[in-house]
Amino acid sequence: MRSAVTISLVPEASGGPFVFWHDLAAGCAKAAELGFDAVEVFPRSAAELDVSLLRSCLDRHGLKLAAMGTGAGWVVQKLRLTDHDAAVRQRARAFIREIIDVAGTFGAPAIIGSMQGRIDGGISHEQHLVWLSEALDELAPRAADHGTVLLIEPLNRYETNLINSVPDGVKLIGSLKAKNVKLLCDLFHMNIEEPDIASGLSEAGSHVGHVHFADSNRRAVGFGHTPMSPIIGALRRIGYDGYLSAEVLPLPDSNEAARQTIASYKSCLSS
Ligand code: LER
Ligand code: MN
Repeated sequence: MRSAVTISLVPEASGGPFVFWHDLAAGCAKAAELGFDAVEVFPRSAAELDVSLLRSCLDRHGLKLAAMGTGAGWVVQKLRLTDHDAAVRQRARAFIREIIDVAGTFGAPAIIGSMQGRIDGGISHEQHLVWLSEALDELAPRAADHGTVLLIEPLNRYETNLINSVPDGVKLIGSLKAKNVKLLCDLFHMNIEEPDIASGLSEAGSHVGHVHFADSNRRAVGFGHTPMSPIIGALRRIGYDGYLSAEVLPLPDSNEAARQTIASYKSCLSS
C-alpha cells in the first residue's frame, strides 16, 4: 500500500476535507518532502487544471498522481449524474469525461463521489440507480482506454441517499456491464455507515480500488479514535495494494495534518 495526500484547487470547496489548498506546486513540494508516494488532486475542472505544471511537479519530486476528484462539478456547477434534467446529466458526464481524460494521461483514476447526486423530487430510487448505472457504463470504457479504472465512492447519509455503504456500492458494481468500476472506500464515511469497517472492507474484497485514509472525526489518522490495525489487517487480507490517501481536514493546519498522516501511515504499515 502506498501513501497519498490531497490537494484541492477549488476555492468553493473551502472548509472541506483536503490537506493542501490552492497551490499545486507548494502542495507537491511538501508532499514529497514528507515522503508521500503520490498526490490526489481536486481540480475546479479539467480545463482549469494546469496539466503541464502538474506534470512538472510530479516529475521534479518523483511523485505519482493517485487519483483525481470530480466533486467540483457538483460544488461549483451543480451537475449531477442523476439530475432530473437530461441536459444536466449529459453535462455532468462531459465534466467527468474530461477529468477521466486528464487523470488518465497520468495513469490515474477519476473519482465519482458527490457527482452521483441524490434521490429527490419524488422520482424513485430505481430510476436514480438506472441513471447512475448508465453513466458509469458510458464513462468506465473511457477510463479503460487509459488503462485505468473509474472509482465510485459511497458517501455517508448526510451527503447523499443514493450510494451510502459498501454493500450499496458492491451491488451497483455487480449490476454494471463495465468491469473496471471499483470502490473508493473512505474510512470516514465507512465509520458512519458500516457496522464494522474492517468487515466492510473484507466483504468488498477485490472491488476496493482506492482508500481515503481518515480518522473517525475526519482528521488525520491518529487524531481520532478509529482503530486502524483491524483495517490494515483487512486490507492486507484482501490483497489491496493501492493508495491510502489522506482526504482529511487541514487541522490544526495543512502541514501538521500531512505530517501526522505520514507518521500514522508508517506506523500502521510497520506492524
Ligand atoms: C466527500 O465527502 C468525499 O468523501 C469526497 O471524496 C467525494 O468527492
Ligand atoms: Mn472521500
